[in-house]
Amino acid sequence: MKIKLSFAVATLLVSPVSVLAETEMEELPTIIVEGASERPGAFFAAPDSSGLKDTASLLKSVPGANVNRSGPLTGIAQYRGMAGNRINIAIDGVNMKEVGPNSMDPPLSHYPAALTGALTVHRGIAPVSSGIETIGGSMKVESRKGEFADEEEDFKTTGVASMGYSSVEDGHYGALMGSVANQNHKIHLSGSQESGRDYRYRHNNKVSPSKYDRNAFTAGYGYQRAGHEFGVNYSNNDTGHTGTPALPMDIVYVRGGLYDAKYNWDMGDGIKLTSGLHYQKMRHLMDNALLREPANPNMLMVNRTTVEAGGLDLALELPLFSGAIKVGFNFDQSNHEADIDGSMQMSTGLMPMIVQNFNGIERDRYSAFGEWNGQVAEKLMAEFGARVTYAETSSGTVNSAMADMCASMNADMAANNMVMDREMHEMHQNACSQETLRDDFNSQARAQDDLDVDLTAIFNYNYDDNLNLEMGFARKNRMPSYQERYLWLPLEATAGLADGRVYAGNQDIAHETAYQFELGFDWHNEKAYVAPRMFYHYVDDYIQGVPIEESNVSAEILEAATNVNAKTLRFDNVEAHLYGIDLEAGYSIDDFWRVDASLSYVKGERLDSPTDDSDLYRMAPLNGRAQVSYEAANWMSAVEGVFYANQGDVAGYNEELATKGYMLLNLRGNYEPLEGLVIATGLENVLDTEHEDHLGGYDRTNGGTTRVPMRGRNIYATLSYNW
Ligand SMILES: [Cu+2]
Repeated sequence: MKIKLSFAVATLLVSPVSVLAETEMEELPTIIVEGASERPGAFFAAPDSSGLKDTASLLKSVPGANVNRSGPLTGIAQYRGMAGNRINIAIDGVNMKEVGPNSMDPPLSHYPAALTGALTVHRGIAPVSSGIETIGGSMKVESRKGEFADEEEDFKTTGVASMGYSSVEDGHYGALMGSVANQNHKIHLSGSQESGRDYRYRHNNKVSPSKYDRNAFTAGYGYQRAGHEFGVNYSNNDTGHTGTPALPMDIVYVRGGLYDAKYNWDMGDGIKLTSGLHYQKMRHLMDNALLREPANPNMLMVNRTTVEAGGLDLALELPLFSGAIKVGFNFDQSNHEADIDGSMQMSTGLMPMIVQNFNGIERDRYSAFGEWNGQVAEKLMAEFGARVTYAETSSGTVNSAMADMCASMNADMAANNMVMDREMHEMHQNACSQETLRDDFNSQARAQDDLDVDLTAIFNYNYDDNLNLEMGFARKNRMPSYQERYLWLPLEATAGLADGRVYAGNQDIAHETAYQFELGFDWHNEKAYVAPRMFYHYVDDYIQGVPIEESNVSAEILEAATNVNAKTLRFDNVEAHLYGIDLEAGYSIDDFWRVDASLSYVKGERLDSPTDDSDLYRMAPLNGRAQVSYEAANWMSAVEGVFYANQGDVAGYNEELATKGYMLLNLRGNYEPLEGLVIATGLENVLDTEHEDHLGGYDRTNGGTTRVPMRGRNIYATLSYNW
């Protein structure tokens, strides 16, 4: 049973959550997909223990979910065509903020996979209780923290030690987690180290830079007594030199940590209080020359960024009518800074490239919600939720060295009656465009507020023991990100869009409003299951790039303001819809053999496109996977086939490149010679074929004209011991 869940698509619909939680969660990183059979229903499998650096990689086996990947440790969650900050991700209950304005450290990268206890994905419409902004869905990660002793024991120690090797990038990892507890007190400690070189693909070619290096540790204390539970935790991430080939710079470091404290009180009779407090502080340095040849050898740039954030959460759950109501309050605040330092080699000397990329950014969210779950009629369960969020964002004034030079260049020219050569002329235009943008930005309010309203109504009809029908409606808001609002100088700091374009922010954009509809069923008997879901989301004021001609700022000024040789776009509101279907199905052939499969499809379109090129950017291609597995007493093995279709539905506004479809064959095996000791091995991309991940971005080290190739054949082996 233990081994089986470590990678098979499990017996899901028939297994209630609690059973899985008891037997598995402390042992292996587990994916739980909630809302599958009944709310809350859960199921599911776990990782291929292989090249699993990033918890985000687990998403590839969740129907409807995928990963926008900028680098080996930079996996941005995508769900049904929405990605990044459109998805709420809770890390140990905390909505962590990214320190990188280009999402080099997306929230799922905070815990390495080896220290992750469980990744939970809400299938379909996310409950309002799961987070403040959940327009594109909701996911949560729980780190491993050990367990309190049971009533009959004085002491309990739990832990895991694991290590692994993968050939494709010569990658190694090691992780250790241990806890010591009695019935009331518990302490836990963990640490991990992982590193690898540039990965290879067909014929020994390399994707460079795709090396990685990360250390992480966590420490915590827990206390429980008579329904009260208290815990404090600290988790630290130290990512060193790590490539992000789909972005114009690489990670020099991401350092910092998250402090959180929780207090929960179970008062009995179904009344529960939960509360939390957190503080996060991180710093980050990225650069364009340490791990790669800079695109323009005369231009060297680093960007130094920080985030400081904190917040509190409070919720009370109590029985109401034939169900339970949960009411709560959330507050959080984040502060962002990003300073570019660099230089441009000119024939006349070095020009300083010093830019306040983001200065004094603050974002505060105050949010209250109520959510009722219960039975409304015979066999009919319902969830009704409402959340209201008031948010304020603001930016300080900005400046750049170039903007400061415009006036003196003008004066120089007037005084000396100077004639400029072409290079000088471009520089002058550059400086004076930056001055215009700076003055324009600084003269604006630089402070906005939003009032977001989220509403959900989800119905689950239990037709009989084998069949459940689900229908859901929702209205969700997302406020613009600070990048979308305050990117005053057109640059590529776009929260990981990785489309090779530079963007201008826009303080006038409105928040997105999505109207969501969902319909599906889960059917299962003792041997088989099938659970398809279809969805339709209409998004009013969907935020994406538009050509600068559509903007109210002079196109020439925006174009001339940067030395970056890339097309400039501006963030704006458009109308869009996204629809699709995802499904999973499986069949147990006998006690040993089973087959499982999943399929995901999404289509996104702009509805008010001025051209007939209306596809939205970076939509996962039609994809599926199928797995045949054989399970014996203490070992199992599986053959997995992964299929991705061509993606020709590509965005026109940023000239997204189409990708070809592909198939992958993976073989995996697990062996448990002793209780708790698991040896796993596998061969991925058996045929060593070359292909491109549509969500993997362009290779920016060769001008961004081709896509980043995926990993070639990989042999991995892992050894883990749980006690
Ligand atoms: Cu960065």
